[in-house]
Amino acid sequence: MVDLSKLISTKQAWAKAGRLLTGKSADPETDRLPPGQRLVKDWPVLDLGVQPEITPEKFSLDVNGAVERPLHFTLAQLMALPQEESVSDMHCVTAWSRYDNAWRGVSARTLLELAKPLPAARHVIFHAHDGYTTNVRLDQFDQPDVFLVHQWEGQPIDRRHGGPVRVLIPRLYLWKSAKWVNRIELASSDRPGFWERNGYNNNADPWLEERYDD
Ligand SMILES: Nc1nc2c(c(=O)[nH]1)N[C@H]1C(S)=C(S)[C@@H](COP(=O)(O)O)O[C@H]1N2
Ligand SMILES: [Mo]
Repeated sequence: MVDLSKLISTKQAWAKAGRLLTGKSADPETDRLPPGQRLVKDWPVLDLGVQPEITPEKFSLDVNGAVERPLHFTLAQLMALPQEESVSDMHCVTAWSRYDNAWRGVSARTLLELAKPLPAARHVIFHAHDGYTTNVRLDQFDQPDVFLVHQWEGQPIDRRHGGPVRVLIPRLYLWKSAKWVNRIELASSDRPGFWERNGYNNNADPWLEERYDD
């Protein structure tokens, strides 16, 4: 078990010290690797230390809040939606990046077309089975490379990485990509999630080195 208060105070100390900050920003169009990152070949596991076992029977996903049509899915219902493949890089605030990950899942845009956000909807708050939350703006979620993924490199996403279904927002630091997601809430106002309340940046753009809250 992870000592959660120790984990939080470590991250807050990093934030205070500006750990890993290079002071440079970069352009994602020309610099594939964001500043301060290094490439890895494996896929590290990072979370709060509880890795819930979400069997297909236990799986449930709601898309609700500021939407015209609240949605509820069983795993079979989610799998019956249009499935797409995507290849993208991922970037973790702990300074590893991994290129060319092959994903399969349901695109954020497919979900948004079904749920129909109300005009007032501006933010998205993700809730997960382990109690984790994280938040992005709706325009950050409404991107062609954002998915609910259930396969990585042709295999089901394993439990440690948030299987059976996790969020993937590849152009933000990976803490914005909730594992074991069970609710996607659209909201008119922002609500910082777990790490956003504990020293991490609300926006989380790796090319702007938005690691910590200023
Ligand atoms: N549900 C949930 N999602 C989560 C987390 C978590 O603790 N719980 N940790 C976040 C953090 S801090 C990171 S860096 C990534 C790590 O994803 P990975 O373990 O698949 O590499 O998941 C994010 N999503
Ligand atoms: Mo993280």
